Amino acid sequence: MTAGTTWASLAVDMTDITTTPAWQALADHHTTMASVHMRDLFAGDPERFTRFSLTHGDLLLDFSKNRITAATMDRLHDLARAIDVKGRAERMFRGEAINTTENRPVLHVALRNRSNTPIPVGGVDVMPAVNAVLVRMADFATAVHDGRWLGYTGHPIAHIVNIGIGGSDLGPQMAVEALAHRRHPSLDMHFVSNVDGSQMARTLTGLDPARTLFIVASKTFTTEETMTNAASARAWLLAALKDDAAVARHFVAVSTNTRGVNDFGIDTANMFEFWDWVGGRYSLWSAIGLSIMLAVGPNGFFALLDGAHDMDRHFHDAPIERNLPIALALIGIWNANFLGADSHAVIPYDQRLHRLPAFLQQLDMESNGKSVTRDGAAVSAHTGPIVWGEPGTNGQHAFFQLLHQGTRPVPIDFILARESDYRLGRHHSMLVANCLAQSEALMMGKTATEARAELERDGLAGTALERLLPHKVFPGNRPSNTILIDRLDPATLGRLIALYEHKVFVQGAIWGVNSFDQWGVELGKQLARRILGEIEGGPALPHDSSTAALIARVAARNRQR
Ligand code: G6Q
Repeated sequence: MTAGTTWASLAVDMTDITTTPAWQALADHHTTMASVHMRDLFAGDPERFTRFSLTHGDLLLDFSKNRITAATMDRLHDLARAIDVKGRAERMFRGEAINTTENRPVLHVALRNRSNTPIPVGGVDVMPAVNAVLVRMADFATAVHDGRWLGYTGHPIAHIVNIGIGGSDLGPQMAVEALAHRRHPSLDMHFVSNVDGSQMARTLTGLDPARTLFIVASKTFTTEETMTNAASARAWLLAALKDDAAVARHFVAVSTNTRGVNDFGIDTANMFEFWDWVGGRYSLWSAIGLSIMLAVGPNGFFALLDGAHDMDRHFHDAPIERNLPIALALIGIWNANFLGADSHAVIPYDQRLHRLPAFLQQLDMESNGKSVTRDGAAVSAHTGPIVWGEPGTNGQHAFFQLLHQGTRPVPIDFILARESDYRLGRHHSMLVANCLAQSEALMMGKTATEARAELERDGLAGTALERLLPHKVFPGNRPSNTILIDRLDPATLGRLIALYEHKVFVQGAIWGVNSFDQWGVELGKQLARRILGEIEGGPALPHDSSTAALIARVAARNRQR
């Protein structure tokens, strides 16, 4: 038992959620909802949108286009109460070691705790350290912007290359892209994550070493991809600037591992610290967000934190029935566990959010892609769904066919800004119209009667009509949420990301899993280390016949080169 864990909370931990009366009530309720069509629900209730939408600030969550009734929501709220969702959130906010397999608190909320209320970890308030790093980051970003931070040969910095992977890449990259319209005019931003040398090689092509700053972003500072990329970047820099002393002007590190940073050759004066209670996929709010701050300036970054803090307060304070992250989580549980959806699409109608699906994929799938509960028992219900997506309208011309007429139900989150930051003819009206049309079409569908009338209007009749008719029918009744914001600014982006973080927290709490570890990524890493030697000419090791043959073929063809 970790500090602060009570026997009562442990008892809740050990309850199989599917055996609770709240879950059973939902299972029973599902039978009455199985044949309900949302068309009829909308037709029967003019207040449906009002009943099933929530707002917080400029953010509106419309979940009315789901196969739910007031009775469904009542039962879902009971489920949230049954797992004491508020108590669990409180334990996170208080800094209890809720990441039990790593015995750590989970305190990304402290990184954006703009009200600065003390949050003790091991008896020490973390806020002074959090604020001190923010001040150092802001000083550094301002110096780069002002041209006070110069490269080794006296040139101002023009190119920023963030080297990191997973949580040290996806969040910052997503946010930098999302806020592209706010980017500092004298900097271009690059992200290198893959150990595939093509990414580093292509990124460096065209960059001027004398004006390039690398941020090596790694919580552990041992991640092989990042260390390999950082070493190649250093070699590229030194090949041009020809003095080891140049590293200090062109490399900064973001890490929890001072010794690792030092060993790599980065002056620890150029290191921005964070802490083991920040999970990788929850780290964009920490110094891992340095690239974001460089891109949008300290005030932009602080606004991002303000927005996230605002959502934290909402999640903490708002009652279960009026709580956006809880609503989003419960709708997801209903769709996945009771209506049988096994994937979840995130479709931002905003090209700047093109990395949001990838970011949320990690957030959700790494957090809740688990098969055992916190106490190690096998789960008895499906946990995290497969999360995927692409921006609209592009997706409409690619995979939306399956969403409308395929056999698998895919719940969707549509994300849309009412206003554009780019005034370009009718583009934005068209974007908005398409987004709203898709959720309407998915919900309403088109009946055979309607399709027949349309075909007749087009002059078709007889066999030709009958042959085409089944292809023209849309079943509808396909669930979606719409998240509507006013504009994509830093604060709203902060609110949006925090909304999803807390959604994932609530779902993990319901499924009873630890949303904050990721042991599932280890096995592949171990085996890769073993195979690397063989690929590079070392002795063959025992493998299954498939892996052995693949290694042998690579090695043999390498020898022929
Ligand atoms: C995220 C994961 C993982 C991590 C990367 C990079 O929650 O822990 O994606 O962020 O493996 O790790 P480092 O930052 O330690 O290099």
